[in-house]
Amino acid sequence: ISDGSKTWVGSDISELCLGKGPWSFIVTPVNISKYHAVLYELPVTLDEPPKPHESVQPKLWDDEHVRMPFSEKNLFPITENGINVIKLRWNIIKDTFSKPITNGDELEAAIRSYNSNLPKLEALHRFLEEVSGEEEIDFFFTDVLPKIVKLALALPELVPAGIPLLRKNHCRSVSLSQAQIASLLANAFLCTFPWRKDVANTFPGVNFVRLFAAHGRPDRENSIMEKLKCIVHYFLVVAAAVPVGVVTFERKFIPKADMPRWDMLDSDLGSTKIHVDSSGTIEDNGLGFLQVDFANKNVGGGVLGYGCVQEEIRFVICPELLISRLFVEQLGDQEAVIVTGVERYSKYKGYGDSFEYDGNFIDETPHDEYGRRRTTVCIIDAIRFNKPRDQFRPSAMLRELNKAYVGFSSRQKCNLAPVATGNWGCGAFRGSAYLKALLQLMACCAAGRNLVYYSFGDEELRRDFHGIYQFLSEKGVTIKQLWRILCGFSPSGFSDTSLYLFIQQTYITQKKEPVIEKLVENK
Ligand code: AR6
Repeated sequence: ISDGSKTWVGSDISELCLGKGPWSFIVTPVNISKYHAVLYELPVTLDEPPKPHESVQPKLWDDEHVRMPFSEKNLFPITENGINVIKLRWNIIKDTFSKPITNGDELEAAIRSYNSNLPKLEALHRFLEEVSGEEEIDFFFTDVLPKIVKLALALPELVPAGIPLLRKNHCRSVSLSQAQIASLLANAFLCTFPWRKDVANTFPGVNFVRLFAAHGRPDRENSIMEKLKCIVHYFLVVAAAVPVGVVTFERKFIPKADMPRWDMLDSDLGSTKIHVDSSGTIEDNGLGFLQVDFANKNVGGGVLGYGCVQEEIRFVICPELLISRLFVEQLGDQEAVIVTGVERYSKYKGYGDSFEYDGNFIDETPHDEYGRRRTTVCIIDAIRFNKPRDQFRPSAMLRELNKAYVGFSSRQKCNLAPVATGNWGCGAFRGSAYLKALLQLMACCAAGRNLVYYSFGDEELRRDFHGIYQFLSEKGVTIKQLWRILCGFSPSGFSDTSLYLFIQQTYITQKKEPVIEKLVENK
């Protein structure tokens, strides 16, 4: 809406920030423990990149850690002068990149020299040969690629201790410096992480092979090129001036027994303040808030493939998020990942097939006392619904409520940032925004956070969601009352507005229920 008219309803953003601005909310601390691996030396000064943490017992090649490309256990068979020999893969990588690489064929041959069974890297060629102009290609091979190689080869010095895997059903955190992440991502770009059978099915994987090899979907080719532009831009920026901050990746798991009993929660939904805006995006406007990533259980979803919707776009404009794919195992139903401190490097325009890299983004987000940008991303994956009616099954609603609650809840109890979210699970995953908005409101209320909702241009949703919220607040409806009403909704002939009408009618006809309950109790 460009005529300057107001695009939002509900509470003013400054009211949600308690008049103190967006940078005043509490952050989770960085405390080294057996549950939190901090891979750099404390304290972080922000004058220069923090020193890497060394370890007397580096963990470079076991089941519970990332297998590092430079481990001496990383061996690769090659044929030299007709004889089969086993070599240290890191030595092959160093050798390969000690010679200048001047074109796409040489780059592909280099990547092949330490990888077996690679598909042809069609998209990489297209990027280097068709999409870029002559000057840009020259710049890539003389400037960008040598910088990526340098960053990659610095890995043994930058991450000498190894990285623990964040496994399913365990609460664990890893903090890395942005410099360490840059080196890890440079390795991902050069596809140096060894393939491992034991985790191949349950970890998303970070080597860029799939993106480089993407081929055969002309409708998606453009967005792949644009994603590559974002990534290359990231490397240029971090190579020119290594960022000095740090990033925390926290895996959260709540066992079923510790989840809220939604049918028993007495909190008034009206105690949660909401701000609903039909314009703006989570990443542009949700500064300082808990920003929801509409995720896939494999974090990053199709970012290294054909995907180009909310999650994938977020991952390429903030590429530090990508490194989570190296050590975050597929998410279970009661799990979420919170990432604190990522920086944004690219502007973009368009969405999906029309997505375009739109130049450098200067991120002015301040740092917290631990050296992280005050940007927090809440990675939660919704269920994909093939049949719309399935989402109203109590088991499905319960799963989504619990998932949102894991993402939104915090051990700290006051001064929590509002959740900045929107149509979670309602694009590629085909859920109803009318239902998801309510479930997210309930999860916010249970977690003690306010809600900022970007409806992505949908003015009807903005009006209707705010309308039902006003109804719920005025009547003092509690979480448990709404939960019970939702469980009684019959989705046959479902339309978005019929859900909200049903809630209002059911509440009004049942409003004597508390009295009846009291009578029963007193008997
Ligand atoms: N800010 C606010 N709202 C947005 C934004 C944004 N930046 N971008 C999109 N929307 P979708 P899902 C709105 O389809 O359904 C990925 O592949 C817009 O209305 O990305 O949860 C993941 O990896 C859009 O239609 O999320 C998963 O595999 C809606 O949010 C899968 O998609 C939903 O965005 C998740 O699909």
